Amino acid sequence: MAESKANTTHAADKLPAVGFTEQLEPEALLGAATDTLKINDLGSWTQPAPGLYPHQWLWDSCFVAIGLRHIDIKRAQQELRSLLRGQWSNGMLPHIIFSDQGLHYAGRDAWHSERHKAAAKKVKTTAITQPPVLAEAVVRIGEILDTAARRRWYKEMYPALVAFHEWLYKERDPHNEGLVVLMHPWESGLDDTPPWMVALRKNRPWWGKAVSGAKISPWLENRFKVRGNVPLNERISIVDLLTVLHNWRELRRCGYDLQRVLHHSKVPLLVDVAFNAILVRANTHLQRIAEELGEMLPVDLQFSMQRSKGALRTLQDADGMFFPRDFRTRELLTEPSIETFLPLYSGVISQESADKLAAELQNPKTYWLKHPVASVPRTSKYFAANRYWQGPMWVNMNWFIIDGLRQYGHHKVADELLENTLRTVSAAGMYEYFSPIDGKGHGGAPFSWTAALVVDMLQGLAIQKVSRHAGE
Ligand code: 9WN
Repeated sequence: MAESKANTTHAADKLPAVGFTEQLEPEALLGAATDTLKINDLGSWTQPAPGLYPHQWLWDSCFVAIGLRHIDIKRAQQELRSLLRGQWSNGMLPHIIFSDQGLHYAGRDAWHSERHKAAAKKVKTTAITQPPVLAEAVVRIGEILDTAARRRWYKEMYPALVAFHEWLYKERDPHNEGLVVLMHPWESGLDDTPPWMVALRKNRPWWGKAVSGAKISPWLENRFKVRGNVPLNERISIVDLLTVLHNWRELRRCGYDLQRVLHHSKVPLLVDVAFNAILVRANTHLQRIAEELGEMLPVDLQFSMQRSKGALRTLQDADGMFFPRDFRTRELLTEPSIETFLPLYSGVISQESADKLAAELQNPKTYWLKHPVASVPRTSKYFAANRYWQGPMWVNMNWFIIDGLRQYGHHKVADELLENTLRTVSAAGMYEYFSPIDGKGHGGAPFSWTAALVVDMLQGLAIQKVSRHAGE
């Protein structure tokens, strides 16, 4: 207990000053967000949060670039370029590029990536990926470059993007369904979201049960120190974490090869909603980039991209909600989570489906709590307001949902969510996630993607005000 208290103070000490008021003060907020990005800037890439996350994460850097483009476009471009250092020769973009400094429990040397012939040669990386937000970040930067500079930028990033999307389909869509399969919860980015935890617990090692009941558990909690300065009860439980690590070991045994995993391991394989929704949108961006460059995308990739648009709907239940699917059994994992709203962002679902999602989103008993959007509905047995991915509001999820709502004409709720998100961060500070009940910040701090997406949302707020004014 004493440790949690001390750690909370430590995290808060690092936070750049904000208004800390319920009132939205855009200038103070922008200042605090900009300071955060500076504090976490390690030269050519940005760490997600000091201490807790000292390496370069794939989707974090994409979010960082989306915000940074408004402050320093060259540095934003550099953020994405630095991600390409880690690209494997088969096209895979790894979820972490390790720095030489700092420790994280996804340990630098434990991956044995170098044993894989395609692994990056000059940097150490993990051997799994993360949601493909790169195309989005490339296009967002492109939006504010002049035509000639944009073409140069697209030309530079195009080969890496094509290789990444081709790898996703070739390696992770073995049945040519148009949906890719994930081998580990870290690939989803929503690490301990309930559907993944349900799936993982089915593959808990024999010693898992013993650890969960035994008194050594608190000892392990402290021994592992996997949660940086964050109170233990806000993170994944030690038993779940050990299960996650066990599954990672299994993947390593199979050389991270999907076919070998399929045949030689019981590791859960999930067709994830958020990942695939993000991929569908990324495909749209990639198509746009190719058109602007006058390039033809590889034919196989074009077919896969086309298939994906319709395939997303196979993750929908009879009530119109979306769920991940077990790749082996083909059953939906119907534990509800924020993932259900990501198909809005994909832009390929029907207006009717989008309207249903928008209605569920605004349900005050489930997702639309005082500080929406809760990452797990309050009615779920997994709901925990401060435990990461099991209840808190995350700024990146809100950013996707706002974008998706606008694509389907739900501007009023998008505006409301935008203002509510900014107000929550303004009051709490640049935290990793926020209680959807009282708005307090939790997790790593100061946290980069919160800051970067706040910068982007403040631009959105300004545009929204200008257009409202023009309409008056
Ligand atoms: C493992 C860095 C990352 C995010 C993920 C978030 C968390 C790591 C962890 O932090 O994951 O990859 O230690 O739990 O869940 O989305 O990219 O911010």
